[in-house]
Amino acid sequence: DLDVITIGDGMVTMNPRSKGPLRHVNEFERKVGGAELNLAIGCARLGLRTGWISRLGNDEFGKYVYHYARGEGIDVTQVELLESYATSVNFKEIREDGSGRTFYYRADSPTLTISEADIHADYIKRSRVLHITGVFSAIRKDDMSVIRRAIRLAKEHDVLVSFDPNIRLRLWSKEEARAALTALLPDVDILLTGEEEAALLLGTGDLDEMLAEFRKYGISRIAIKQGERGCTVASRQEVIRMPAVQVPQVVDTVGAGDGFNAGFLLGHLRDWPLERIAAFANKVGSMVVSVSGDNEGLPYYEEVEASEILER
Ligand code: KDG
Repeated sequence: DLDVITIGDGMVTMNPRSKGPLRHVNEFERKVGGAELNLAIGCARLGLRTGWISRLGNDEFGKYVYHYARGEGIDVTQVELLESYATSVNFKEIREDGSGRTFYYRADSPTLTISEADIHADYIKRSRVLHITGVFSAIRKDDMSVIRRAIRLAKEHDVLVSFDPNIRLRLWSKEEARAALTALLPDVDILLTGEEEAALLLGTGDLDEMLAEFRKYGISRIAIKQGERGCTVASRQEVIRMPAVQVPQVVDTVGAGDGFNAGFLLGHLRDWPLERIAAFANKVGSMVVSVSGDNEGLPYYEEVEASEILER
């Protein structure tokens, strides 16, 4: 009775009130972030029944993030608040063009306490999609058993495995990321990757080669996110290049990929044609970059529907 389940760290994000190098920023706005949580929020707002497996500190920030997720209608029965752990924090730096850098305080993420026994078959099999990311993989790089168990359970119960490499080079090296994440690819059904990340994983920047390589892994749905150039999506038979939606002003690009993913999963679960999925996912991503914060801009389904893109 769930559509999408994801596993990962949730955190407080400190958004700077002014642009430019963080050392000169004096004021921050406390918000919420985490790639998997953003995806969960995106899915929930689009109307998907969404679950999040996580751990937070039983501190002020943990309570805030927990209530925020619950307030979005996300199933938080698999989220625990732990004594003596600090909820992860992320400080963002935003440059004049809206691009950003992040400074993490998450080396002891409470999600490191999740063990294989915490991943319940009953929970995974309730869902239609399990979404895994490279952020959680990086946090768990010394012990990927939890991720492998979740994937194994998904496979056993015909739950689709969706995957975003979300490569964060502040969390691990390119070599570590490539080795750990390519090992997951044979089990992936839906791949939602940035173009640069795909290049890093495969060692080629050529789009056709990327698609061919990913198809060799048996991945049946591939989306390569290309930022202001839109996306390229592929099934086993089709390849569609979809230009981006023009945005009057890019305010904050963080979270756009998570929004794209949520849009893609909605379309896929509704059996839409690939072209419509690509247009919809692009639109969701474009709505995120127009608003400050990692997930505030994630739209409700009606908002996406109301915008003109679907009339193309
Ligand atoms: O995808 C958005 C995330 O990057 C942001 O919310 C923080 O999870 C995060 C990360 O590790 O970058």
